[in-house]
Amino acid sequence: VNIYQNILLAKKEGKKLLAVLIDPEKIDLNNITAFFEKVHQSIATHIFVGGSTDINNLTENVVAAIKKETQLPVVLFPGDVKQITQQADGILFLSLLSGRNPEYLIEQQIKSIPFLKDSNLEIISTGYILIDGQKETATQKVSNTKPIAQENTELILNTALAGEFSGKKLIYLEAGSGAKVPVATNIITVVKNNLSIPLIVGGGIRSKKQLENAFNAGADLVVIGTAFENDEAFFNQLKK
Ligand code: 1GP
Repeated sequence: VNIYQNILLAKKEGKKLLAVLIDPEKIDLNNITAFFEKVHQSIATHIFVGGSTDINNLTENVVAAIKKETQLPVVLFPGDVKQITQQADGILFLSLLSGRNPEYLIEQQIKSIPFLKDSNLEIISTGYILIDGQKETATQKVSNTKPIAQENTELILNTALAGEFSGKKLIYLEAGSGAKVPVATNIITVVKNNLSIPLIVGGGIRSKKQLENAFNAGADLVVIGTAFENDEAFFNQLKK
């Protein structure tokens, strides 16, 4: 599978994509088969795996377990270099463009090269933009960066375009996991209308309505983690 080509194709055809975000520190591996039965009955198209931290190095085992359960593409969404495993299909090679911390702009990326240069993982260059979700999220704490205020649409747009012009293949607008407020639809629309590459939106999306709003505003792919962690019945509302 070429993950990026499939995202481009979906964007061209106007098919919306949904990634289920699995945090290795939170998933219960004893329940993984039942969890994936629900995933497969839903409109989910991708599995993202990652978290701000993975103190106990669980990612490798969790990804191996996920690969046994699903044919959906499994994409790493790593908080740091320790969360890279060859068991996945691809990796979002993130650069935190909203922040001014060199560790997450380029340093972690350099540290990852020994794990990526001979790997079969599909590497997808992604501009990652943290937007204020009205809650201090783990991404903010761990990255030691400030999110961009939702009111600052121009800065959000210019950051996204700086990402595209510097060669990123995806832009990810992130309100932070568990955000109180997701990225506003007007922000999604402005960025979408000016961007040529696919747009990912995530953080704080907890209802079918919010998911539809993000899609209608222009998100090509939406990421949901917390809502599925809190209540697997949410998958039933998102049946194919
Ligand atoms: C976080 O965008 C993802 O990185 C998903 O956020 O956990 O709030 O769904 P939630």
